[in-house]
Amino acid sequence: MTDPRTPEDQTQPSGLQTPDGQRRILTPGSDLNPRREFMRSAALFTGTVAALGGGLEVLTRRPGAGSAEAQAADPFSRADRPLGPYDTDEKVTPYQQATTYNNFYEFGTDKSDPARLARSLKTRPWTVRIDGEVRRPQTVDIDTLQSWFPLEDRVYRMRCVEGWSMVMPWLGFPLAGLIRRLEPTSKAKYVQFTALLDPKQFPGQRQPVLKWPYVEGLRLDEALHPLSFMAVGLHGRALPGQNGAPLRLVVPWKYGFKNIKSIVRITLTEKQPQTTWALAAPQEYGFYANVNPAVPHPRWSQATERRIGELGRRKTLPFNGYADEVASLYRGMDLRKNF
Ligand SMILES: Nc1nc2c(c(=O)[nH]1)N[C@H]1C(S)=C(S)[C@@H](COP(=O)(O)O)O[C@H]1N2
Ligand SMILES: [Mo]
Repeated sequence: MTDPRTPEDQTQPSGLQTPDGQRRILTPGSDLNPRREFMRSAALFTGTVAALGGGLEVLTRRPGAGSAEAQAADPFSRADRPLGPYDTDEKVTPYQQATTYNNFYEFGTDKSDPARLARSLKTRPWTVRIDGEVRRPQTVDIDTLQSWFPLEDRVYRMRCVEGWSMVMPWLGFPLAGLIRRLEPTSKAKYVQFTALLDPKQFPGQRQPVLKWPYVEGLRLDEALHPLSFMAVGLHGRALPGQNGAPLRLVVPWKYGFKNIKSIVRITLTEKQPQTTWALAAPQEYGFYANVNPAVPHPRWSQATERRIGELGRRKTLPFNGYADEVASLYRGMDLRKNF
């Protein structure tokens, strides 16, 4: 297949890659601080849930999804099913590219590291600790957690802060359903997510490239928005390790780094939680990280993006094209300050 990197990516000097896609040259002695339709029929859901829960790679296929051959080549396509209100009808990024061009610094800072090294990620058994401002703190097995909700498909744009984008067909469930089930206390104002800390499995965690474990967060109203999604699958299959198995966050109106992978803990908090990239470079990455073509990154414009698999660049849309759905969450806020 063709090299998915842009010419600009390829001409970057070598060095540590930040989530902004620029490579920084580290000098000796530097402190390394770089630094569609909604739900399917109940019957289909059952099949999907069972398949995922059993750890099978290929999930139940949808009816009317085209020839078996086409499916084998790329099991998820636009024509697969009627689109739901939150789905984009843009061309889906092929599985091959979505699973070989990744940011997952626990595996390393090159786009090709995660696909190469994620094979060893052990995603069963896997538990998720739920704590903080909730009525019932608990540790729940991933298969149990998954069984609480019917799986839904969502075809979302994803825009990395580095200036590239993809269209991802996720499988999962809305975050709002999970949060409601946990019964937040009246003090809960934010949700913090923590990724797995395990330097044995994550070679990248043996380097202080970032402060480990990777953490992210949302305001509670953002987390309750119907677009906010917990993904457990991609392209009709269980989520591959490199894309954040077994559980990752998807908030499509924000830059990609908010979409924390391989989550082991969800904590409801009263105060705004720390987030990994804002800790690493607070002048460059904020807590909100809403996609905003009008606010450049300190080192490059955010006005355009390269859609992986396409030539040239396209315009970046406010809130990544989800302004109608989410702009009201930020009414009255200065989005230049709250970047
Ligand atoms: N735990 C963890 N989650 C992470 C990252 C990471 O390094 N570690 N990188 C983020 C960044 S910068 C992006 S763009 C997306 C990439 O998701 P994808 O590989 O599924 O496209 O994951 C995000 N989630
Ligand atoms: Mo990113």
